[in-house]
Amino acid sequence: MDAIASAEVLVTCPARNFVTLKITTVDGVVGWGDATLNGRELAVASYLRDHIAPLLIGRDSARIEDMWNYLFRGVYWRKGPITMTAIAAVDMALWDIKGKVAGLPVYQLLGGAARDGVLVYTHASGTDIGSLMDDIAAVKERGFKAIRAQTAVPGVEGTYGVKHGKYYEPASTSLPEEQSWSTEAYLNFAPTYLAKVREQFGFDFHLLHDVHHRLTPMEAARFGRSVEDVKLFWMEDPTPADNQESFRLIRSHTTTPVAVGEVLSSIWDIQHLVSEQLIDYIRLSVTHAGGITHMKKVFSFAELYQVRSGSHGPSDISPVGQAAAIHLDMAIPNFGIQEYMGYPDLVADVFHGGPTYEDGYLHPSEVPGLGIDYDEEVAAKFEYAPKYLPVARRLDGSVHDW
Ligand code: CS2
Ligand code: MG
Repeated sequence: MDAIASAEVLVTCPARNFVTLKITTVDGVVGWGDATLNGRELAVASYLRDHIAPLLIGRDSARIEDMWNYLFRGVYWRKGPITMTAIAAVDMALWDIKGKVAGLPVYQLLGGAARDGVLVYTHASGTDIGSLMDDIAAVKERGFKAIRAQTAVPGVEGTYGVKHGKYYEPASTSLPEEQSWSTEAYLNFAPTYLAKVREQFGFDFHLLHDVHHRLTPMEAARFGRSVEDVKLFWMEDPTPADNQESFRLIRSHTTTPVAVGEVLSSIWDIQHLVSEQLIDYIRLSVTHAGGITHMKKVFSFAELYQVRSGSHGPSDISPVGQAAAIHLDMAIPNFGIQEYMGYPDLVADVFHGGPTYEDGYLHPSEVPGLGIDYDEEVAAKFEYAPKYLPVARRLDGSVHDW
């Protein structure tokens, strides 16, 4: 047996914060795991460093399923994003190690390639309709076959998803920025600009839109119906999914496909959404939902109900977590699409390797394991800086879901 010799938690901030777990075995094999939870990074770092790392030493690095159960069932306090992100980091690092020991990229260990490449969508946005159109044209130029479109709603300074510069980075201030929100203005405006996108660019690419939990079920039903002619690939997170049952109402009013899951972290959080076919795409991420081991189960469960994957892949999941997602995407039969935002340039100084992009698709690295190397020396130069996600307030000053 190749036992775990050490487990270190590394925090770096090359333009944005990333938490990475480094597991080293007695034989000297190193595995990397992503433990980044945007705006709550140090909570996961502490959970790993203070509560999990001491338990790992001396355990068999090859027993991934056993380790998952030991960390999930063995702590009494289960689930939740902090716990599931910490478990995910251990899980990814152990898959990385298993791949390196076997001399195979992780997707081969998961059953091999079920497709030739991973279809990705990226983001286009604008501060107004004109700049959205320019951004879509630029994104199409780069070969993307699927594009998420978001535009600032006039008079709503806190519209989700509008880039300032090359990437959209909502967690940028050292205390949460408070932004205003008007559901009425959004509902009046969003369907009109999505229709204009189709008018200008036609239907030969997938068009996605993220509602980002901002609507009630009935508002979401109305929105879904009002964009049916636009033929969205999906409307994402139309309403918060705390009450899974509420999606039945949306479903009964519109044929616009629904994607949910980026803030959820376990198979039980999506059990009814999937088994009652209330959604079409499941968007949990490997990084926030227990790693490859748990996500493989989530996708197999979803397969029974013709629900496909659409994994969350923003720049606040590290390249290690992204690589893990791409290996899984390659191997599952019910893959749908993968989010791919890209990273600020500095990130490549710390994380080397990973999937390659070509003509709308990502291809996993063929290097054994997950295929990412973490440069500890460079990473140490970028110190953690508190960065919070914004808070939304309605025009009357009350707090709204961001
Ligand atoms: C998102 C994210 O990628 C997405 O679809 O909704 O931008 C999300 O807001 C961030 O990951 C929050 O950390
Ligand atoms: Mg989203």
